[in-house]
Amino acid sequence: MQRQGHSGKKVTRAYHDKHDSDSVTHIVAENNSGSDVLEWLQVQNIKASSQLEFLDISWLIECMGAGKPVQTTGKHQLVVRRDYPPSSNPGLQNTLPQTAQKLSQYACERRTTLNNWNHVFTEIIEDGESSEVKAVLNDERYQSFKLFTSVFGVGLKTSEKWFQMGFRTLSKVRSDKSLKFTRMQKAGFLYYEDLVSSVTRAEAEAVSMLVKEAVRTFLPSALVTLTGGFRRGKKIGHDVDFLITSPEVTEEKEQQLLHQVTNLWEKKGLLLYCDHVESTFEKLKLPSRKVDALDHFQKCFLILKLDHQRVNSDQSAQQEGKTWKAIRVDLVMCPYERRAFALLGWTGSRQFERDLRRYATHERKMILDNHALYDKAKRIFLKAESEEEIFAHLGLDYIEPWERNA
Ligand code: DCT
Ligand code: MG
Repeated sequence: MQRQGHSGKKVTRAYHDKHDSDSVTHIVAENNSGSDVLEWLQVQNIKASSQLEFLDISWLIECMGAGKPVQTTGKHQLVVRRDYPPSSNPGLQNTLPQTAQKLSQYACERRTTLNNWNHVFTEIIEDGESSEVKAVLNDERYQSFKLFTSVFGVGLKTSEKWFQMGFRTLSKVRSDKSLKFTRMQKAGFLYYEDLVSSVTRAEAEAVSMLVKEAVRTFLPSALVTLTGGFRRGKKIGHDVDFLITSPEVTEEKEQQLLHQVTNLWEKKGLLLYCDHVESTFEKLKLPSRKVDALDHFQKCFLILKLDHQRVNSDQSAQQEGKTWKAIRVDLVMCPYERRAFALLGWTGSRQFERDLRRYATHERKMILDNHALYDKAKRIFLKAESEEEIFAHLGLDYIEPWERNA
């Protein structure tokens, strides 16, 4: 806002290009109060929706540092003077937000589709409007971490180690004889190019066919559901996630299924990497209080060899001479009566899930995780056959999967 000649104009353009100014959710300003921002919107003749959050640039910087949007808190919110708007503009009162906090702090009380206008901020960044953001993006450590963690099997700990050892490029890491790599990291390097190029929806559909075919060979009654970002309507993803369940199946048969499926793919030469995690699920265990807790279902993390011929797409992502692409796939198997909780948990987004759990804990005195919902006051587990029932137990309006892109 201070540099109205630049960022100010861009925000205006975003509003004017798309008449639907309601879909703008955040405005970021530097060295300005909320009242300044409102005044500027008024001068530009822009109606501010009640959903709009006015935030300080420090929020955007934290987001860039974290590599994802971080929760907004009071320290980020710009203050709008109580006496605003000035009495000379009474007509303005109806169109302006009462306070910056009107937007719920919980993503599960908001409908976040993929249609957002945050790219305005990226413009800002590309034009060098904020030197602080630029500094974070150019930071050597940040760049190295981003690069190293792009390898399947490399987390923050390994990245830190490699950075401290002086590595800055993947080719140097890869060719270093003194480093020991895990089986996962070896696969990560071997299929690096394929794995960093996003999975398209057409590829996800093709994988879905592959999974359904294989699962039904062994368990015809099984239900296979595409979860994760693709269920939320995303056009691309870093992997393809599935939830598998079946009514009337013995525990033994349930336990065997994922192994049978991966053995079949192994025989067909489609299995490039496979890591099975056995179930540690216990029926009477209370849900976890941690917002980021891992679940206890049986699952496998895979890299599959997807034949280009199976992909129904106009775009030929084919590299010369290569007839297939390595794709990351997660399969999760859950007991039939837990399917609604597992589906809700595995649909994401991660931010949405975190807020849902925080909401359950702080607003409802309940505990929610990927397996169950527990009412602490009544000391009972609340059953659910569908996601709608879980939202109803929590006293929340139902949020569709494509509105969970927080
Ligand atoms: N999830 C979970 N427990 C895990 C891993 C993931 O509950 N151990 C949930 C959180 C989001 C969802 O499953 C899917 O996870 P990702 O595949 O990591 O995210 P995504 O939203 O599908 O995004 P991407 O497009 O990057 O795959
Ligand atoms: Mg995913």
